[in-house]
Order: sequence, then structure tokens, then C-alpha cells
Amino acid sequence: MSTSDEVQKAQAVQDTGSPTIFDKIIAGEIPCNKVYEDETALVFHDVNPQAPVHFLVIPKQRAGLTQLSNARAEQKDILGHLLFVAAQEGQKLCPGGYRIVVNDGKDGAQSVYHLHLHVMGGRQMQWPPG
Ligand code: TR5
Repeated sequence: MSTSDEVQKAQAVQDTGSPTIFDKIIAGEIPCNKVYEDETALVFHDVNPQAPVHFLVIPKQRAGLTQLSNARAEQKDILGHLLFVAAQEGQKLCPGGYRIVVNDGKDGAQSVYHLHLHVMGGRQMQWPPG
């Protein structure tokens, strides 16, 4: 089975703890196609969509949340909030259903080390994923 370019690129990225491109989006230094924003979360369309609808839900304060597996017990409320926002916006943009994905670490093909939920829909999603 061949490994896609996207996965190969992701495998080369390491969690350095440094600011990522998402910090620049949050700061407004790089534009995004915004879907929703509140005090805790920012939601914007993915620049390289894998489905007709593909947006990302991210925490505005990364606070060590480089990846899901770094989440601390005191961050459960933030995680719940992000999932709730993903569901709210998913229902609006993908009324027929949607898929939420979190890529975690190298084997998960994570490429940006600032926690993000992918929400994808607008077509029949297939299973199993690759
Ligand atoms: O591979 P993981 O799960 O880490 O997902 C990172 C996602 O960020 C990918 O789906 C990328 O397409 C997406 N991405 C990367 C950039 C970017 C973006 N989405 C919106 N806007 C973006 N800008 C401006 N720059 C990126 N480098």
C-alpha cells in the first residue's frame, strides 16, 4: 500500500512546541475563511479540503494542547467545548451528516501541532478510512 504525499509530509513534522501557522491565523496575521468564533474556539475552512465541506475547530489558547494526547485533566471543558462547536457547525453545514477526525502524532498523520478537529461532510463518507 502506498503512502500518500500528505502522510509523508506529516510523518516528517515533529512536535517542537513552537507556535504554528494556526497561531498566525488566530492573531489575524494570516487570513482564514472563518466559519465561527467564540472566546474559546475558532472554526475555519481547511485550505486543502478532503470533502466538499471540510473545516477545522481549534482552541484559541493552545496552552500545551499541541495534540489530543497532551490534554490534561483540567482541559476537559475545552475539549468538550470544541466537540460541541464541531457538532453545532457540522449540523449547519452538513445537515445530512458529517465526520469528525482528530489526527494525533506521527502514526495519526498529524501535520500541525496545535490541536484541531477536522469536520468533513457534504458527501457520503466511506469506511474504513485509510
Ligand atoms: O494533518 P493534520 O491533521 O495536522 O491537519 C492539518 C490541516 O491543516 C490540514 O488539513 C491542512 O490542509 C490544514 N491547513 C494547513 C494550513 C492551513 C490549513 N487550513 C487552513 N488554512 C491554512 N493556512 C493558511 N496555512 C496552512 N499551512
